[in-house]
Amino acid sequence: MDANIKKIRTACPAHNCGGRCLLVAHIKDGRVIKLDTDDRTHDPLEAPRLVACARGRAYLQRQYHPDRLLYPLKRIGPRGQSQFKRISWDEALNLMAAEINRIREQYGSEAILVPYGTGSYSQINGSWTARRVLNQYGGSLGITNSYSWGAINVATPLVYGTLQTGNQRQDWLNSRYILMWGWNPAEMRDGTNSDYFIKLAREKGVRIVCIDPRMSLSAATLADEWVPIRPGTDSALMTAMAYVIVTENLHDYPFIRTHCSGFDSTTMPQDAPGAESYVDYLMGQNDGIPKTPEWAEEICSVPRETIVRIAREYATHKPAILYQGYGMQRRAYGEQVVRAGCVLAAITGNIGIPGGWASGLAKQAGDGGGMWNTFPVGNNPVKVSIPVFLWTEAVLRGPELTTAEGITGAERLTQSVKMIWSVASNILINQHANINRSAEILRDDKKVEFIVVQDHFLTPSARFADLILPVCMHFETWGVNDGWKYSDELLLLPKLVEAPGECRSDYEIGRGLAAKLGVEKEYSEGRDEKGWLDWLLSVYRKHRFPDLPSLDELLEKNVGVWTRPVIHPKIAFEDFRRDPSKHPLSTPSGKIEILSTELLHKNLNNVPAIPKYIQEWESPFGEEAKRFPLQAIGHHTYHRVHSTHDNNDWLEEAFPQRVFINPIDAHTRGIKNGESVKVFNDRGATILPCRITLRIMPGVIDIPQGAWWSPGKDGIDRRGSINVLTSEHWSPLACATTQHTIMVQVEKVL
Ligand SMILES: Nc1nc2c(c(=O)[nH]1)N[C@H]1C(S)=C(S)[C@@H](COP(=O)(O)OP(=O)(O)OC[C@H]3O[C@@H](n4cnc5c(=O)[nH]c(N)nc54)[C@H](O)[C@@H]3O)O[C@H]1N2
Ligand SMILES: Nc1nc2c(c(=O)[nH]1)N[C@H]1C(S)=C(S)[C@@H](COP(=O)(O)OP(=O)(O)OC[C@H]3O[C@@H](n4cnc5c(=O)[nH]c(N)nc54)[C@H](O)[C@@H]3O)O[C@H]1N2
Ligand SMILES: [Mo]
Repeated sequence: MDANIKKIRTACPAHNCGGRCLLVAHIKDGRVIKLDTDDRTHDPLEAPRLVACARGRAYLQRQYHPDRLLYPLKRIGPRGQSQFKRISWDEALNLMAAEINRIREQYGSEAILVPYGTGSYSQINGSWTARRVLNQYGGSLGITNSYSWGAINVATPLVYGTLQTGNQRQDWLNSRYILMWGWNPAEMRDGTNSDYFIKLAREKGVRIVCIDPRMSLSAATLADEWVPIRPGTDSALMTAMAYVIVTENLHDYPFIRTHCSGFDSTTMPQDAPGAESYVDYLMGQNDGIPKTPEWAEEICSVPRETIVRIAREYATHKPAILYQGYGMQRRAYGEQVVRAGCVLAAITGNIGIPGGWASGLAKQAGDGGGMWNTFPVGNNPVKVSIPVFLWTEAVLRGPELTTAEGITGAERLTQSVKMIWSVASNILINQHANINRSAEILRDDKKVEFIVVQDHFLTPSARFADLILPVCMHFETWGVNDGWKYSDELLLLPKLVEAPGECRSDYEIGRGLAAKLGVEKEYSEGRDEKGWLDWLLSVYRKHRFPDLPSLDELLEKNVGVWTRPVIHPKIAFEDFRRDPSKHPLSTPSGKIEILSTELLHKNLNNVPAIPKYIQEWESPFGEEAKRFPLQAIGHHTYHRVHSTHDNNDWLEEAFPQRVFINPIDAHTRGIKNGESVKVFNDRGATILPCRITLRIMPGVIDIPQGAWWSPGKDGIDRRGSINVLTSEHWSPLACATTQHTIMVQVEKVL
């Protein structure tokens, strides 16, 4: 054992991975030379270890990557052509301050946008720092909602009046049946250990069924059965299951009568005269189409016998969980599938009981779990906000956007976006829909006049910057993270090593800019990163974890993580279940709204008051299928956190970027396994090798999302970046991303 090696417990850098795991850094001569993971020896149910996956363990390949940005860079060629020259920090911050002043004077603060960017949840870093500077200097255009949970954030409260619809995960062991619906926790992290809790449940004999167009890692390793489903048709399957449950009298009618609104004629709300009830819809009262398993089989391609069996299983194996993943709500009518899932939970009475599950977003009951942003960004003097996904619209035609496009805080925008300061984000190009369109918009420096990108690498978005600012990585500064969706712990990220080149932390960059703008004191309040960490812990101590020790004590003990054990898992809606009149929900009726009176009165196109199946705008059943017959989905891969880690060679070796295609679709196109294929539609094209596999259903292909856009001279992407194919079309109610709804064609590359 080398006495010069120091071992410090830290956390996996807090990118927007659904996991938050423990790492042990081995440090020698100012360099991290090795990363282990959680070295504790027990997995108590109330606080299991936080074992990192391949991404955490391969982190040094990213940290010490030869392509790291080391100096501020200024654009010297046309936008988007990657021609830059090195400048000093002083020049960079002067330029930025001058542009902020110019834009503010010419167009107002509303014309400045810090876009969605989830690269850092390390709280003292990331886009909060930019927001804090700007909020002290006139503000910037606000953003609402997220790319992650766009439809589910809006649909869940329509049914339940809250996002906290989930029990703490230890309770999954009390269930008897788990439907993993479009949910893949073995690969996409949805809280460290979600897959572990599912494994424990299965060991106890819980039956687990996974519904997904792909035989995902979860379907393969956690489930007893995989049910392939045609993408975008889940609400048809859910509706037919409800039909079976109701016609076979398997529903929990006493619960429905006392706790739900809008199920049938006896449970209709008073202010909805003549409205269609859920049972009316199931029976085809108005449209003449009973929503039978035969009806659904045609749409979702799940055999009718399977539909009947799963409906019976779910309704009779009580208590049961229907867990909704988020991929299927990142689609055309994502709002419907979320609500249809909630309705199944409600009519089977699986609400407010141990082992049950209300569906919807399912933030954990009690305190909502993690993802607190305790770093104070301050108040934004600009009150108007856009839905995050509509930023290209705000660039192209700001003043045309009104409340109809999800504008909040005012009736409409008064300005288009003229400056973008992108921190910890690859949204500008890579992660937003329709890359070729975004690239064309950004190339024009009369539209957005000044773009700053603050990152570790020359990402596809950074290539469109006028100014690039090089940032240190998480092990090179101080940070803290508090779990993702689920959390009963805090993980500390102490500064381990110095940053290379002239990299600075996001916090320091904000501070430097604040000094140029004359608001340094207000920004820093005299604190450095470590000082802020201490301050943030006091916020957690006050609002969440009263027993949290001091920063010094945590560091001295080198624990890495502090945990509040979950001994009695909280159950969402327990009080409401017991006494709905004393503990009403905060929906208009105080009940579970199978029929939403709010939607009924809004009367919007394609947003029915009860959840329905609606054919997507790009669908195998539409005209477009003649030219583009395959549905394409892009799952969240083990390889990356979105686009982060795309350039990590170890992870590429383990999980090479491939398009997954069924043998039937490959055969009819004369494609052999491993060959390069072109995937295309009217928006763009990408060429990448294929993997022919039975693990994806016929008619569907999968290109794991997040690969860096790498166009050749012909404009065709060569890396498998799915967003060259996706559409900027947004969902009707939440104005959310629908990036999973796309039709494509695949052909052999000759
Ligand atoms: N490894 C890894 N983990 C991550 C992330 C990451 O980038 N990498 N990102 C994190 C973030 S920010 C988020 S928001 C979450 C995202 O979590 P999700 O949105 O749940 O992840 P996806 O992989 O998009 O979708 C989950 C599953 O849904 C399936 N699916 C797609 N369309 C449909 C459909 O129409 N019907 C059904 N039934 N299934 C469908 C996909 O095949 C996939 O297996 O993941 C988090 N965890
Ligand atoms: N087609 C398709 N597109 C999708 C999705 C999908 O399912 N399909 N998923 C969507 C979802 S759910 C999400 S959340 C978004 C995510 O989209 P983004 O929020 O853009 O996430 P990343 O692609 O990981 O980009 C984060 C960037 O931050 C940088 N970074 C990391 N740490 C730091 C730091 O401390 N400071 C700074 N300044 N930079 C840092 C990384 O190098 C990386 O370039 O993508 C969305 N896009
Ligand atoms: Mo996300």
